[in-house]
Parts: sequence; structure tokens; C-alpha cells
Amino acid sequence: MEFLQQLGIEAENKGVSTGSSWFTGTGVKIDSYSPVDGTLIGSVFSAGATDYEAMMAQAGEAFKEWRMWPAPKRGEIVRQFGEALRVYKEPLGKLVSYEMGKSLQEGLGEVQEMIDICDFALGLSRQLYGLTMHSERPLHRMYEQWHPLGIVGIISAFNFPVAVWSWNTALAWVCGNVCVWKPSEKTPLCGIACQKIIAEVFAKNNVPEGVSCLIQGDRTVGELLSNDTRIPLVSATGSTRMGKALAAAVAARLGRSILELGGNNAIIISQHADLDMSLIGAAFGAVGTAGQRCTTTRRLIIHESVYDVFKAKLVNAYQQLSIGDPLDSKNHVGPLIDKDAVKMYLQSIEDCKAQGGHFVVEGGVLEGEGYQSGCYVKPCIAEVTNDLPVVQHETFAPILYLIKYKAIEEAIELQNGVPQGLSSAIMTVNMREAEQFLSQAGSDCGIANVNIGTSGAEIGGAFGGEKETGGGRESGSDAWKAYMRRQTNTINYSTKLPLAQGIQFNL
Ligand code: UN1
Repeated sequence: MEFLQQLGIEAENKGVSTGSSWFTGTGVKIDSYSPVDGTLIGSVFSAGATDYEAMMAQAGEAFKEWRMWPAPKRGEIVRQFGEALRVYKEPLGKLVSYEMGKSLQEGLGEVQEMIDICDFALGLSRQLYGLTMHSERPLHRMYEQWHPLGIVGIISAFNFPVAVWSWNTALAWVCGNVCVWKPSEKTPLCGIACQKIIAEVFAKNNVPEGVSCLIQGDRTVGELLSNDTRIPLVSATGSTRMGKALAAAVAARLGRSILELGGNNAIIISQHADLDMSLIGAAFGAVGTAGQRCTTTRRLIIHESVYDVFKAKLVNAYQQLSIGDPLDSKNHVGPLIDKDAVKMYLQSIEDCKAQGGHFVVEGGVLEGEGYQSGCYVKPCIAEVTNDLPVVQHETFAPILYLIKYKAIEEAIELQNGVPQGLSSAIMTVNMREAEQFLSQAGSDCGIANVNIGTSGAEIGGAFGGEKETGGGRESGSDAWKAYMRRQTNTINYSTKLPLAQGIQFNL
């Protein structure tokens, strides 16, 4: 496979890196099997405690130098990273698709998100603005400035094995931080490929060794990061269960965390919806990435007057889906990440039936030619009520739930009636109900869309969600502020020392 060579992926890979230097990793070996065809793509050696210490020492040294680089100079490095990603887009997109199982188009789309965030971060490097304030005292000046935090820990998930790292790292770098990245143990080779690309850019520009660190491993490495007082910020993407444990560990040392956890995203399809548009939004949202995005559409809340006709359209569309090798562009749906994910999918189907759900498109595992990895499943659709335990829970698989409503207020209540709060959408051309959905009495999610599905957010907005989704924001808008510390400065250029609030203190 040519793309593996182009990216410098070997059969056995060192799993810990500070940039140009790679250490073998004294921990266990992680094998990466492709869910596409079950092939062992390669292995990486995960980190042990001594590798971790060596890497952290280097990161700490790098920070002392990197924080003194002018932000626009750091932006220039990130610009060059974006250029390198343009060169490597094809092989990196293929690796994402082959190691993770998403369609090639989506793999390339992920690399495009990386390129976009580099462009965004470059502009940002000249716009890390603070405010100036008017002091209440004469001949005094007040302003605020934003300083880097130090070492930022990044824990990413398998479903966006490269893009989510870049959202964090591109911003963190221009802000003057150094980064330590632990990719998912299900997609370790994507981590190796990205680290090699960035190491090339850094070497050309004499960026201090340690500004980009990679550390492979499972949750034990994640725990090292979350308990380490040298890491003021940990940004983590993954399950709500993981996030709760991580948040508790980071909070116990009063560190900060950015959490991007589970979603349970719904589209409201109103009687005023354009049903053809809704069909594309709903189907892509539910089956794209085989239902493994945190923004995947898991619930459709459909007005009773269009329920039957929309259901029929959807069932018909599901019958047209072709499931198979995601690198083949004729297929819509690739495999789940591994057999554990298949087990969870099957369990949820069983639970749904036991709890009273009624399947209008049946699920199941595909077998035979092309499906040998055992990870290909059929996207399915069930009619449910919102209160079923299985509907309240995020299953990372293409299972779509249909729920009927009568009034828009009820639809909004159903949409909000889950523990998660990431993405939401309404399909309608009725301006009144669209605005109601977007108002403070509307969707309680971090993302609320009109006439767009729940997945496929652009990098320019702040990305993240409320409630069990964790409250973090990444990527665009002013999300950069989470990667910096704010300092308020007051300067007295008078010959007196007046105290604030008019307090007199005479000696
Ligand atoms: C995720 O699933 O973890 O909005 C992130 C989207 C993508 C990001 C998803 N831009 O679907």
C-alpha cells in the first residue's frame, strides 16, 4: 500500500516522539487492524513511565523557548504545516479511511478540516486580542493580555483520528503552548503519520524539539496526562464515561479541561420542512461515518402530518445504500471500528426491541465476500418513544430512532429531553418556528442548525456541547481563549500611589 510508505508508516513503529526524536516506547505493543478488511496494518510500541518522563522533560524545555517566539512567527509555522497537509492530503486521507473505516471522501474531508484550521490559526496568530480598560485612578492604565498556558495535553478519539488533534494543536501552538498528543489506541498509525508530517516542518524551521509530542497508549497514558500538574490543560474527546473520570482527575488538581463527549443529536422535521432536503440531511447524518460521529443524527422528531410520507422516503433511501469498502467511492457506508463496536450495536438493537421499539428497517451484521473483517453492519431505523433507556443513551453505530410530535413546543422538549447536548437541527421554512428553536427557550445544545443536519460542522464556529457533552469549545470563534491565561495589568505612571476604591492609607 503506497500511502503507508508515503507517510513513513512501518510494520513496527516507535510510539513516543518529541519531534525529530523517536523512542521505542517501553509499554505494550498495540496492533492496528483495518476494519476495512481485517489486515494488520502495523504496530506501535506504547509508552511506559520512563518514556513519559523523558518526553515531558523535553516538552517543558521546549515551552521556555517557544513562548518567546512572536505569535505571528508561530503562525507562519502553522501555515507551513497547512501547506504540508495539502501535499499529503491524498495519502493521509487514505490512511484515515483505511485505519478508521470512514469513506475516502470523509477521510479527505478530515484532512481538509486540518488545512482549514491551519489557515484559521494563522490569521488568529495576529489577533490574540486583549481589552484595554479605563482605570478609576488618574494617570493609570489598565489592560489585559493573553499568555500561553504551557503544556497542553490532547486526547483524541478514533472517529476523527487526525482532525480533532489539529483543531487543538494548531490553536494551542499559535497561542504559544507546546502539545502532548495521545491518539486513540484504535487509530495509532494516524498519530504516527501526523507527527512525521509536523516533524518535517519543524525541522526545516528550527522549532524547538518538544513543541509537538506524541505518546501512544491506552487509558493508563491518559491517566498520566490527567494527573500531571505540569499539564495545565487537558483537551479530551471521547465517551461521557471517559470524560467524567478525566474531568474529576483534572479538577482534583484544579487543572482545566476541554471536554468533547457524547452526543444524542436530533433533527426536528416539521410539517413546514422541505422533505427532499430533509432526507439528505437525515440520511447523511445517520449513516455517514457509519454513525460514529459525535454529531451523528440519532433521533428524528417528525411532525405527525408528514410522519408517514417521510418514513416511507427514508426506508426507500436506506434500501439504496451500498455498504462496503469505504475506499471504493460507490459505497455510502463503511465498517464500524471493531468487533466490540459491532457487539454494542447488536446489544442496542436487542435492547430497543425489548423496550418496545419497532424496527422499520432491520439491522444486522453483513457476512461473505468483502465483509470478512466482521465489522460491517446494516444501518437500521426503529420507531420509538423518547423515554426508552436505549434512546437516552448514545450508541456509536448507525441506528436511527423515529419519534412523532404534534406541536413545536413538544418537539423542542423531546429534542432537549436527553442527557447529552451537542448538536441539533430543525428542518423548516417557517421563520417563526425556526426562531423559536434557536431562542433561549429552544434547543439546549452547543450547536443548533436550521435546514442543515446535525453533523458536518465547519471549523469557523466554536465546536462543542452542553450537559453530558462536557461544555468544552474547540476550533473557531474565540475558542482560542481556553488555551491561554488572561493577565490583568494596571500601570501607574503618576508620582502618587492612589489606592483603588478611594481607600486612604497614610503613613
Ligand atoms: C466528532 O464527531 O468528534 O461536525 C467531531 C462534524 C465534524 C466533527 C465531528 N466536523 O461532524
